[in-house]
Amino acid sequence: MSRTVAEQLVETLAQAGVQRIYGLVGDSLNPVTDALHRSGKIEWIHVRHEETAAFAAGAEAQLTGKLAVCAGSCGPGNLHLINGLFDAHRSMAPVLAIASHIPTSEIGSGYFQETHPDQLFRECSHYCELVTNPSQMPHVLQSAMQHAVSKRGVSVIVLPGDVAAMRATADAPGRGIVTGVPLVRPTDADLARLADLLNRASKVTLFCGRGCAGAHDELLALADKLKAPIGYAFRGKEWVEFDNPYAVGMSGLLGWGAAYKAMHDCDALLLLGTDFPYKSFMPTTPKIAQVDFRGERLGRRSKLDLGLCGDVRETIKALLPLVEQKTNRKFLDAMLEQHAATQRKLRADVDAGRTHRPIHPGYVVAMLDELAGPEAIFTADTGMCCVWAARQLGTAKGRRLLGSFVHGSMANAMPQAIGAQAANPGRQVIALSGDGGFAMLMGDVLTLGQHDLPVKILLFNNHSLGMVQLEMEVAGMSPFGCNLKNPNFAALAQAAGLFGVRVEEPAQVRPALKQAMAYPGPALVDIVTDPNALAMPPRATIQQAAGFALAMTKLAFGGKSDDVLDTVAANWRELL
Ligand SMILES: Cc1ncc(C[n+]2csc(CCOP(=O)(O)OP(=O)(O)O)c2C)c(N)n1
Repeated sequence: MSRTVAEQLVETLAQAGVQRIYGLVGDSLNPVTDALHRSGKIEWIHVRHEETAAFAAGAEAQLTGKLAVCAGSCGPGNLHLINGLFDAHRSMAPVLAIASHIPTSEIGSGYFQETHPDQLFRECSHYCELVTNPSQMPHVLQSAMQHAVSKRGVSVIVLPGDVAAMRATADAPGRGIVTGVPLVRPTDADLARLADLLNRASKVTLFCGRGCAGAHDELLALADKLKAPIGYAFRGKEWVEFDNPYAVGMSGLLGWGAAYKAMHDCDALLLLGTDFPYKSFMPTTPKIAQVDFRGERLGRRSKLDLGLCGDVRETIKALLPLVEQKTNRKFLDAMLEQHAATQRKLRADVDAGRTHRPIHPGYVVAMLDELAGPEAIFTADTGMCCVWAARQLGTAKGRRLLGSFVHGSMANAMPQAIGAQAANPGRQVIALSGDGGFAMLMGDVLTLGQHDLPVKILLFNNHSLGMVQLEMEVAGMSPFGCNLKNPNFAALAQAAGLFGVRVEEPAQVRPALKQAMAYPGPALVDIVTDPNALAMPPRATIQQAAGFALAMTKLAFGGKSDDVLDTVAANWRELL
């Protein structure tokens, strides 16, 4: 008996190695989920909000490097995918979204739930096609999968329910997907130019991003030859920071350490696989060279004296023999000393956190860092969680750290943890969630129980949209619309069938984390943290410090002098 288009879709995805699809059922998607159910070859991860499905698929794809799939029903169902798909696409995660659609005969009639997904998803995908005829399906599916994997990002198949239920008329290609990635390295002439630039400079700094994945040994060899400090962007942290005697921390709004100074005080700055977005943190005086395997990214964030298109690892391997060994460590040692001083300050903050009330979130993450295993996968919500993760979480080799680091969406951490755990059943998966972010997609805490996913959620319950509160304060505004009237999240978690514990005292932090980590199922630790634990960027400008002072003055004149005292007490260290 011939197959339906939906059966052909499921069979082809299974052949391509897809193990699960995250999604939520709905009329037009029914032929697909029914085919999935009958085939038994692909697991259906039933989420409560489609945005979670897209974030989860994005996380799976980022962790495995393989194609991950999500699905939503027509109109509002697949529309809910969109924010997570933007995140996956911008994170270069190979994700295929199946957006089911209204009946073909109704397209253009203003039908119930009608949208135009083929237009809606165009901006967040490399490939987005509507299937109106069964004979299209094999090549559209093949192209969609191949685009997602080869171009690294999202593909969308818009599949009307009636077409999904039709008989397949063309054979699936059956050749699977080609996952090989070419090695790209610059020309010999370009490499010689880069070597010349580096050899002429007496103080070189390397600044590294996500493109340095898998290039740890080569980076260290280059830093050793150049006696160069290594700074990194947040996306580079997990690949660069561990076991690295040249590491000087991060730059940018989350930054700490000596990276900013190292980038500004050098003669030559080499940007490696980074698309670090904040121009205001980039220096203008040193010579700047950049290596990126995506040529279109060269020079878009800073001045560019030399741009090379190539994979970071391959480029460094080819560059190393051309680079002269430097022996003068003065610049490197000065930067390392400054970095060590920042680390001492962070450690002192952690020590102070042992007794600080309300609980300092940085202290919580420092405890987490001590207790989590070497293979732990962390996900961090957009907001202040990123600050504490950047500063206090050690990304030892083997650990992974995901966030919405390019798209910057709230509510990413728990959904990403769902995908991380589903794809890595044996690994410790820990979500660092903001109270604002968590509440946004809170319904999917139920997915943890439904699918028996033993994710641990650390909820930073500061009763505030803290990051935005900080933004307002540094701009001299008094914080408006930032306060959150929260429930007892631990009690909520318990009601949802999770292990839930609430922590209000610093002495309870460690035992509660241990308890949650030892618990065999999903757990939530609701930690009431200091809403005033703000953090200034590594290079707070005079205006920012002045803005902060102005905001404090406004609060004081608004009769909130207690708040002012709390905030200043919590932050005086940052301002010094
Ligand atoms: C979907 C979305 N809405 C709004 C924002 C703007 N925004 C960025 S961080 C933030 C506050 C996050 O608050 P919370 O999750 O409580 O974390 P906190 O910063 O307090 O740790 C907001 C509103 C965003 N990035 N994404």
